[in-house]
Amino acid sequence: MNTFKLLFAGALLSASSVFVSAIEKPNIIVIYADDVGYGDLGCYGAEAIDTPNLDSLAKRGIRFTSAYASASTCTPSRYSLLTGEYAFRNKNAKILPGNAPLIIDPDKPTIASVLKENGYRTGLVGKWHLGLGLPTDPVDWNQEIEPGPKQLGFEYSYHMAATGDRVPTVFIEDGRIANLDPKDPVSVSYQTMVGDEPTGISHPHLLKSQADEQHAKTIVDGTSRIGYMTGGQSARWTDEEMPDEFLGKAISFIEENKDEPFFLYYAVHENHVPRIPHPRFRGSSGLGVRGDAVVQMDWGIGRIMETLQELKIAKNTLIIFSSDNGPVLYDGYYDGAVEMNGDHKPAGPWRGGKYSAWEGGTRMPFIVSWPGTIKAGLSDALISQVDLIASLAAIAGAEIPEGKSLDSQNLSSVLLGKSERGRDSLIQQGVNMEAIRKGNWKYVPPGEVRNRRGIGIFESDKISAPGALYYLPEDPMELNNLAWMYPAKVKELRSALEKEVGP
Ligand code: NG6
Ligand code: CA
Repeated sequence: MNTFKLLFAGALLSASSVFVSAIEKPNIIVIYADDVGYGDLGCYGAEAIDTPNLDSLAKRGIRFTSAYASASTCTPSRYSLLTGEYAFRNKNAKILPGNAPLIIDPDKPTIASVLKENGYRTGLVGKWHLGLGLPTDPVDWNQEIEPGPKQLGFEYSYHMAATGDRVPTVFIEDGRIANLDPKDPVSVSYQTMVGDEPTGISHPHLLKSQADEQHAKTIVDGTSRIGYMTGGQSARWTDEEMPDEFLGKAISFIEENKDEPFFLYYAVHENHVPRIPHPRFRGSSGLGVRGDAVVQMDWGIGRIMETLQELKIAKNTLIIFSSDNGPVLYDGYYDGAVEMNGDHKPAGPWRGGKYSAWEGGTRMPFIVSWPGTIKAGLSDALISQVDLIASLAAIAGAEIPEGKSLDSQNLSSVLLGKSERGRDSLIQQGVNMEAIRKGNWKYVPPGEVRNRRGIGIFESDKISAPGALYYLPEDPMELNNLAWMYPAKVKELRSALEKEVGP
């Protein structure tokens, strides 16, 4: 059992607004979903997708209704979550190719490094998508791959390089491609063809589902990807086995570290394209593969919860579940998600989804559970994933180095259900613009809000000067622009936004 005690109540007080004289350091599991929208879970109103495990997590914990990813795509959201810095401050924090260099400077604290310094065992399982290696020196996939998760504080890691739809389609364990045969080296390129393997363009008849041109490069396991690769046959993943593979590694990490305080960043990938659920989940939702993938994710989370019970550490484990960006139906593969969606509202009541600065892009499901410590409830407090590092550090009694993670606010008392007072405001980063929410108001500056719609279409909602102002409690769909009526509010929000992102 965890026996570390925080004896220095004074140190804790300075790091946290929660007064506890001596508490045990909880294990911390952040389960980070991929492209799962606000409306995709039963506890957030989904009817066509059964998520009994997340529903029960929400029932015993706190379900947040105003929690946000910092951005509406993966890389910037993950950057912010791990570092406590808004991603718009780093121009490299954009959706990355699978061979991009690491975009987090190892001098920056991450949740993993801060907790590790404080006696935690730290692990990453699942999606990475923050780059690997140095900008000056392209990664040699057949050697130790660094810098990467290890240099950012993860003592154990088992992850993909980028996304399921990007090469290389291999798992990397502790800095090395797992199951790689040195006689069959991996080589990757996003510019030119490497090797002579079939592509989606040359061999479309080999594909499980057709894809757009961007996703029509090297075919691995019957699915064409973004980018070319060759080699590494013995190391390549099978899409439908991937969730079980990650789940197994996550469970092993928990089992091996059950006697320590541990931090596990479990970045599940089920709902991102290509959506290829295990056959035992096919048809489990009635919404086709997209819904089935969410059901599979929920099932895996149930197994994690069961493992904690079996190991008798559930009461000492804080679980946070959220998602990296809003939902998308069609995202490059013709997998039937659009046609089978029916009446389901993947973004719940909000407008837009993945890629967009509308609420649906960043307003996320967010559930916190710590049985015995957190009372069950519902919270409307405004919170961003960028706040996790400061909040978790406070809960664990850890210190963030002076002058670092400056966008992260310590909202530990909000996470623990002791306060409803969240942030005053937060920035929502879309693909080509940032918006701001302040109190109940949302301001979208002049420009174009990008958004996926239907199959193959990107729409741009044009916002003209002086920008658009919405009152969210009465207008969740952001349809009623009140800028003309409240010029002072526009000015206030605009200057708050410009203070952070520039004019
Ligand atoms: C986009 C891809 C999309 C997805 C996304 C990353 C195209 C046309 N679309 O560029 O399929 O891979 O990147 O998703 O290439 S994320 O959740 O990791 O941000
Ligand atoms: Ca994502």
